[in-house]
Amino acid sequence: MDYSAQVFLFGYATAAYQIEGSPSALNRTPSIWDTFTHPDPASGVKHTADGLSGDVATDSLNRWKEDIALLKSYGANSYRFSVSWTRIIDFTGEKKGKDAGGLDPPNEAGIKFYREFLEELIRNGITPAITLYHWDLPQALEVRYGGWRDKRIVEDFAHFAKACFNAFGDLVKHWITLNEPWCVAVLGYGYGVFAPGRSSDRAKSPEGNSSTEPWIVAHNLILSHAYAVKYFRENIKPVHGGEIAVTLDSLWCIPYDDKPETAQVAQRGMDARLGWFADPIYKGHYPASLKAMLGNRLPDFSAEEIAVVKGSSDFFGLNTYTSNLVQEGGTEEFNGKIKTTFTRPDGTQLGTQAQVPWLQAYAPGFRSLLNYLWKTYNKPIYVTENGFAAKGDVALPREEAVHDTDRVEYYRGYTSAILEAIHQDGVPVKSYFAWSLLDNFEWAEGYTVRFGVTYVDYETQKRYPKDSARFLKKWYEDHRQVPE
Ligand code: GBH
Repeated sequence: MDYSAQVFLFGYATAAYQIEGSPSALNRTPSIWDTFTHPDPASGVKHTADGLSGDVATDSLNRWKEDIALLKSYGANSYRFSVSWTRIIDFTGEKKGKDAGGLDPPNEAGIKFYREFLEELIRNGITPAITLYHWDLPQALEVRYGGWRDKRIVEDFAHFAKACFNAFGDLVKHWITLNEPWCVAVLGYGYGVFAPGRSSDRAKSPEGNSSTEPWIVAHNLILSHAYAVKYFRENIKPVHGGEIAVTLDSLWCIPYDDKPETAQVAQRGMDARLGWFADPIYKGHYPASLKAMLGNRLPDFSAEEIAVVKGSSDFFGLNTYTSNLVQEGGTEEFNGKIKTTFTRPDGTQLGTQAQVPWLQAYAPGFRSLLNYLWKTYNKPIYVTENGFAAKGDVALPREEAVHDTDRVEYYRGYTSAILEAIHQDGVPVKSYFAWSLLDNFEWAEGYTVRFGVTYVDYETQKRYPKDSARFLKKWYEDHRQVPE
């Protein structure tokens, strides 16, 4: 198959809660992130580093035309963004819907907003890619039955997905069901650092069970994705065309030393971080190493369910930021009990350290990961996120922060790796979305970490291009004939 015939998508990614602000505009009701970022003040609890929330963020619900103009000025031919579930579905009549035993109605005001947004993108020659779920579960569903912990979520997610497909299917040809289900399950229900903040650790959360809930939540996420895709393929694709997949996040696990057993440890790490979701979706079963580790804590799919799950992605949606050196000796089930480090046996570091502890720049790992995915899952790859937060830049004045050398070097390495994977290794990579268009609300880090190629002055909401935006614009101009 000649993948090169299709247009390579180059652009930026964002997520609704990280940029939109205006939490009650257009009839929107709270998501679990609104709840999580507004704990009872009397409790003294703070769930974000600076105590702030996405209430304002980059004010993109109001500044969306400016954001699109910025994308255009950066030479992007595509934009990946997520829609806010509670702007698409109307939960204001929560009680009514429940009593009727039915599903909640569409929120026409929100749908109208996103349609205008899509039309403006298309007018500017920017191909939209929509993420349905980037972590903002309706609080109403959390309250109603425990959200992702309950199987009823599968029907509600499919209902939300249908509303989007039907409202935007004529304009959108690239769909992503879920963003990084590993993070939803592990950070939300294992470590309790993301909404809804559940964990066995009673210092962090009054309730939760880290040894069971993440696996149940993940199972329901996979089913939700799969049934949404089933609807899309049966009802939307025949009329409007388009492609759909899940987006998984993965780091690349590099064996710490050359002992043969360490290579197996690295595989176990890949199974837990990625195979947990990728194996059911692309191969039709959970990884054997996961089953061996968890026994009956890992839920089973019925024959009917797995038939829907298997093959439920048209492409491989990949978010990747870093690599880890791994060896035996870890205790953490969510990583496959691998021990991870950035420090090589000789004491040197794998790469340049970012502001966040989990991220170092290591482009060769990106190339290896792309090869691994192509070999293992045999689907064209859409890189849906990749980016860097330069260490210390949050403390810099704007005039200095816009000269983001570490981020430029990161992108230089990672964009070269993508070209090597395509041209030297023959891996079909079909998009590159950098994370992120703007500095924005960085979840548990609040506004203390900046991932944007655009500096946002949060006092004035003014946007200032960083050097990295110029670098990527030029990279794409220089190479656009190549991927195409
Ligand atoms: C992306 O995930 C998100 O999709 C995006 O919304 C976010 O803004 C961006 O990252 C930057 O952070 O708790 O120490 O085990 C990136 C993948 C995987 C990175 C989980 C953080 C948690 C590390 N993420 N990881 S830890």
